[in-house]
Amino acid sequence: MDHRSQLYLISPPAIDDVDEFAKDFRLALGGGGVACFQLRLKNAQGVRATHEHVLRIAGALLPIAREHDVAFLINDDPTLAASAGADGVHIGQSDTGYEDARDLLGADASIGVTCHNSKHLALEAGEKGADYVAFGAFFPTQTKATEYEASPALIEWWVNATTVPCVAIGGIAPENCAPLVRAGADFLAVSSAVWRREGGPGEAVKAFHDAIGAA
Ligand code: 3NM
Repeated sequence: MDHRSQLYLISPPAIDDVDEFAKDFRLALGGGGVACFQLRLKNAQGVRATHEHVLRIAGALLPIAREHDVAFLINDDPTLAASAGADGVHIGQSDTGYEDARDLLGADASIGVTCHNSKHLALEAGEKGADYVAFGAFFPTQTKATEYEASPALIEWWVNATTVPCVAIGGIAPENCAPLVRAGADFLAVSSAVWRREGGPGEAVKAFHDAIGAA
C-alpha cells in the first residue's frame, strides 16, 4: 500500500512558558512531515485553560505553524478558533455541533469530529461534511481520561467504506503505531510520544516517520 499515515501533533495539555515551548515546537516541525497541529490546553480531568491564555499561546504558535505550512487547529471551541485566526477546530461530541461550527468558521475551515469507536457517529459526521473523523483511544494514555477503546479493524473498515479522512488517537507512539499505519489511518494524532520523548520532539517526529515508513 503506498498510502502512508501523516503526523498530526496535539499540544501538551499545558503550556506555561510559551517561549520555551516554541523551541520544542520548532524542533518538532523543523524536520518537515507534520501535517497538522492541534492546540489543546486541557488537563486529564478535562479542565480547560482560560480563553485569554489559549489566545495568547495561539498568537505565539500560529506564525510558527504557518512558517512550516502546518494546519493549526484549536480543540473544542469554534468561537475561540475563529478569534485565534486558526485554520479550524476539533470538536468533541459534547461541544458545539458540526453545523454551528461550520456556520461560524466558514466553508474553508478544517473541522474534525471526535467519534470515539463509533461507526455511527463517524458516518453521521462524514455525511454532514466533516473534514476528518477521529477514532480512539487505541492505547492507554495519561493525557486524557478515555472511556472508549478503538481497534485497527475500525480504521480498516472506515477506509474501505468512505473517503473521509480518519485520525487515530490515544497513546500512539513510534513503537506501537505500525498496525494503525497498516490499517490505513490517514493521520496519527500524538501528544505525549512527541513532547515527552527522551530524545526530544525532533527525534520523536523522525522516529514516527521511520516507523510509518517501515510499517
Ligand atoms: N483524545 P496522547 S485520547 C486528546 O480517545 C485525546 O478521543 C483521545 O494524547 C480520544 O498521544 C487523547 O498523549 C490523548 O495519548 C492523546
